[in-house]
Amino acid sequence: MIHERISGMMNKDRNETEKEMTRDGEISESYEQRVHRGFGPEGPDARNPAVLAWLIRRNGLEMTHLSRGSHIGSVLSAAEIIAVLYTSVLRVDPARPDWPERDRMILSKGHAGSAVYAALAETGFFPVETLRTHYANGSVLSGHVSHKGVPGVEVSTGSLGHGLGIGTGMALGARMDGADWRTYVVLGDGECDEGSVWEAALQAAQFGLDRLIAVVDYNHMQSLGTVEETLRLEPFEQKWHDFGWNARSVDGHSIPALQEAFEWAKGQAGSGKPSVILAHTVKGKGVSFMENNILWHYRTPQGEEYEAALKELEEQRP
Ligand SMILES: Cc1ncc(C[n+]2csc(CCOP(=O)(O)OP(=O)(O)O)c2C)c(N)n1
Repeated sequence: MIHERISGMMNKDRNETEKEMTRDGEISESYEQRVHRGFGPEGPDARNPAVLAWLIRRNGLEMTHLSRGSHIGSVLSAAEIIAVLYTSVLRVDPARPDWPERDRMILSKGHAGSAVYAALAETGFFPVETLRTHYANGSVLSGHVSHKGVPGVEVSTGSLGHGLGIGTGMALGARMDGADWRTYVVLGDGECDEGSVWEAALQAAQFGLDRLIAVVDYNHMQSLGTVEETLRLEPFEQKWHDFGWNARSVDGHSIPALQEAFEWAKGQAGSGKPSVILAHTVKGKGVSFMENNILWHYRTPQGEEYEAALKELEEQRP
């Protein structure tokens, strides 16, 4: 009974959202046409990291708008990290999402799931049109990232603090099997306030898992305040060194810097230590009024705010 009532409410929201989409006479436009508008008949080249980063932002805004969802600031923050992973780093094949030799990628900050959903759709794991169902009743694309029915997602996350432990287990399993694939884990900095992250960090170092690579989206913000005022992490890089990891810091919005840092981390295989990249980012990056504004952790982009964000992103269209 309660489920039926909630489901009715959700459908009502969705219907209202769809109606809203028609306000500019855009009813005939598919989700894909709307996001890919202006790219020409060949479509955008999502193998280009700058293009994919933009597509993550654009899809993230659209998905969050349509679903009346949250976490757009977290998606915008991680756009280059996720784009570089899926274009330049991960050994994955969209035609064979279960390929045993694939690298494993875990989005531990699972609330930014729309960034990974967008990257997977745009690189061919599933149709881009599916993204419009994000957060809707019956969709496989749940609000926090889920592996159930979604090709390319290794594990469901969203309860913070678990991704690094899971990644440690996967990396240990790979080594026991004599496999050469790597495990990548994307963490939030606020997430690193969780004790379980440090338990996993100790364990990965103890096992010498040098094919495990973590990257922290270091935007200095969490859901309701800054990391510094909530539970500070500095000296953050030093802490990782002290926990037995290779660690370095980079500009998390610079594609060449990220590519170089991932190459460095891959090159640590044989060092006997796991590696972490602290990627310095700005929460809300790409939409001026969302940047460093804690409101946009939970706030949903609608009305004039959605239009203004859309305008800014459209001006950045590659
Ligand atoms: C175990 C747990 N506690 C609390 C939350 C609620 N929550 C969702 S996102 C978030 C803040 C995350 O901040 P950060 O890791 O810095 O990621 P960002 O969104 O800034 O990229 C919190 C506390 C959660 N998802 N899981």
